[in-house]
Amino acid sequence: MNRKCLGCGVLLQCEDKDKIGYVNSEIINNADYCERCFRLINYGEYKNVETDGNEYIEIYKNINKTNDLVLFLVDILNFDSSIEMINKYIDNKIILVITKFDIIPKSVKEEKIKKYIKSYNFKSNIIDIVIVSSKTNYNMDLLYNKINEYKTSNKVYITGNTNVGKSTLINKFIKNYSNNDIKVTTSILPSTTINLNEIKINDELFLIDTPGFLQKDNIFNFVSFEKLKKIMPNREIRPKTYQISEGSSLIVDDLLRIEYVKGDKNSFTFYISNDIIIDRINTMTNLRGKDLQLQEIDVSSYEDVVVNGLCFIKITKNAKIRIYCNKGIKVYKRKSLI
Ligand SMILES: Nc1nc2c(ncn2[C@@H]2O[C@H](COP(=O)(O)OP(=O)(O)OP(=O)(O)O)[C@@H](O)[C@H]2O)c(=O)[nH]1
Ligand SMILES: [Mg+2]
Repeated sequence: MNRKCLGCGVLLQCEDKDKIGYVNSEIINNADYCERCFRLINYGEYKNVETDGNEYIEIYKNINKTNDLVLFLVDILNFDSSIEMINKYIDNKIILVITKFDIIPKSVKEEKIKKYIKSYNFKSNIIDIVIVSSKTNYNMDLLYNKINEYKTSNKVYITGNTNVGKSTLINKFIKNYSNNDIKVTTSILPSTTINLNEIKINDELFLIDTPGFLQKDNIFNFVSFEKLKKIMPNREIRPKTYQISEGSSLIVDDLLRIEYVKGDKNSFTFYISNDIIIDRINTMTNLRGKDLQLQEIDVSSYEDVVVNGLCFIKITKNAKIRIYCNKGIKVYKRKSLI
């Protein structure tokens, strides 16, 4: 028997309850979903999947052998390192899709983000950029039309890092443009999709869902399920601005601590989930701990500081800051987005 789970693409099996693809032997001949997807979809229960996060390398190699169109999805809050992936792994023609536009403040215009992204050093295989929101259906028709314009066969691969919204986009396409009523599995946790999963939209279009690349330096890997729910913005971000002076600190939940070491009176604006609480204190401390990383950064007035998977911070004037967070999370500077 070679049936696949409609939700995550894994082969169904009834031999080992602890392995992926398990379903009870009594229902295996009729089951559409593995037990893990069934429980995730119906009860919101998540079962962690052991993955080394490298499945995508083989998958990308195989995609490269085809001439098919690829959609590469990047999360609007976290696109810098995603874009490096394209240059490294994909040779096919690509539509770059920026997801979750609904979480960015409405004052930030689409054109501004596109212009910013175009300033990266791309390979020339990116033939178009589309900014979408699967949640609000924003630009779905535009994307659908572009796919039909650029596709080279009836297969289109949906790729990108884990959690960028690949499966959610496919569900939106099923709803908008197909007669199917199936759903692929989505969740706020990484590595939800675990194998290639081909979904028929119509006779001319099959979308192939893929497991995402797991970023090891993303904050997702360091927090509990409950905390992750708070970190992932699910509605429009209201930026939080703090006026602070040298010698004060901002404490971001139990996730991050920023100390303002040197500079004029300054304003720090956080683009972060509305559910994360930030406190201001008038002192600095010298924290130590084996799981803690400390980074001292000189930020210019035209740069953001990004904490991978959590937020970006715009600082109005030049500043020397110290950032404490869990060891392993990537913290870096980039040209200001907003
Ligand atoms: N606000 C918002 N959230 C979204 C959008 N699209 C996806 N999400 C959320 O992002 C999370 C991840 O979505 P998935 O579709 O499972 O992501 P994926 O890329 O398929 O992830 P893997 O299968 O793990 O590689 C879920 O919590 C979704 O609800 C969107 O347009 N807006
Ligand atoms: Mg998925």
